[in-house]
Amino acid sequence: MTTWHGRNITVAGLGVSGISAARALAGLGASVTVVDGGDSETHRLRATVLTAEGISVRLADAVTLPEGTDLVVTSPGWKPESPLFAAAAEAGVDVVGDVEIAWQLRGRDGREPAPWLAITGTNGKTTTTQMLASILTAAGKRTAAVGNIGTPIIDVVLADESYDVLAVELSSYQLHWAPSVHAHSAAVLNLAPDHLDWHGSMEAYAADKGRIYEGNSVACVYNAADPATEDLVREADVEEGCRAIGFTLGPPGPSQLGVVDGILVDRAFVTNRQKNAQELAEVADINPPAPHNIANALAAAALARAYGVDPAAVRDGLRAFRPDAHRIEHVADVAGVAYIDDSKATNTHAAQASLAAYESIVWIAGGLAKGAAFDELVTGAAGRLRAVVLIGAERALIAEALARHAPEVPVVDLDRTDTGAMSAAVREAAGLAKPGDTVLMAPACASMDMFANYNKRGEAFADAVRELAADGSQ
Ligand code: UMA
Repeated sequence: MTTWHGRNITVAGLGVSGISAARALAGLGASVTVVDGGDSETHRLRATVLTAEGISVRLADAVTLPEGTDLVVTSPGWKPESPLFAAAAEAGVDVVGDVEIAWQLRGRDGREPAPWLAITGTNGKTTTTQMLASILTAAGKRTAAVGNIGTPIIDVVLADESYDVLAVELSSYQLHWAPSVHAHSAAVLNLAPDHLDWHGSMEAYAADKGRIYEGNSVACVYNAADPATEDLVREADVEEGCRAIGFTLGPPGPSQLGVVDGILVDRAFVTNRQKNAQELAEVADINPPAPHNIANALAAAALARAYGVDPAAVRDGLRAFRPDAHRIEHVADVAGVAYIDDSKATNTHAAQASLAAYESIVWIAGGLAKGAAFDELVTGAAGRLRAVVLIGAERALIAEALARHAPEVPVVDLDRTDTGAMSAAVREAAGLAKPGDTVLMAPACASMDMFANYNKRGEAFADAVRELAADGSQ
């Protein structure tokens, strides 16, 4: 077992995961210094709290490696080419993430470690992780939804409470820094370009996502409609006997879960899968029953079945699940026009799913593009766009794609990145929409140029829609 006592550990990042890692390692007797490039009021407040707990904090310098460091534990957001890591490499010091530390801390207290059912993918991973946790709870298991979803996994691994099994959402960043994690079973939901500015290339991004299958013991769950996910299973080095399990929106083949006449069907975890199939739930049990969400439910069901959950608990867990706000959320109908908040669509792949769900759309888009191209998205949606309203820092990239592939679609370029721009965008959209249309805020971009996060962006949209409705009723 790794000894932490007396080690000099530098934690990179004074955010959610950095604070968790620093406290855990200091609690195990390590001498911990947290470093962060920021120096905001929030950073200083956090530094005061940690310093009082005996943890050193250095703000406004994300570059210099503290003297004597023998391990760097990084937060996921730090790019691999960060100067701090170059300094660590120069000094022969390893860099790992908080998820790796969580894995190494399992079973320290002599308890049987809870297996990890892990989920990644470009889109749908938070929803799928929540669905899985809901199913496991319905099966009577002590579980928690952890990782990228917001609860640092170290906190749960070291908690006094015991867990039977964990539903773990892992981002590509976290996987990059977690070389020895071996899940019980894992799913890659889909693979589309995202975070390319962090990973450097699509190949590097896919390789980091594929890490989730390494060393799986029971099942590698892939999306039959996305062959890149199946390729990752093929490339993975797994334990003897681990199975590849597909999910599909169509009728399932052997070793797959799929859909037949509105019923979710398992042909993987049944005896004699050549002939038999097990009914799990109805499509109507899924909330909402949109195609991308049925795929999420099938992936969650596959992981739960791999863990041995019975069919009734899959159905009960799916029925009990309620989706997060800002994910294709219907805000209101105003003057015969539906207003939909899909602020969670922070990349083109997610925006494509919601643009595909409506017939005649006034699309509000724009923000931080994270290195993405918009040609494919615009080409696919062009026939359904009544008009487009653009906001945010990198809106020109979308404007250019529209000019290339949908020149006939009217575009309003708001040339604004202030928070109030959302209200102006909603008013512009209302002016362009006809009864029966949908005003869809699915920005295909991150929100941080204008808002603290996508929740705030969604709330600004919903507030603007409510203002519009109030004006209309006066
Ligand atoms: N910082 C630097 N230098 C850098 C980068 C960051 O000093 O080069 C500092 C910032 O000033 C800040 C801290 O590092 O103080 C933030 O670290 P972080 O960005 O890794 O964020 P955390 O607060 O630790 O949150 C992370 C995840 N964030 C990211 O991956 C960007 C959270 O996922 C996750 O919930 C949390 O750990 C717990 O595991 C969020 C996310 O946006 C939701 N994830 C991305 C996504 O889902 O698309 C991957």
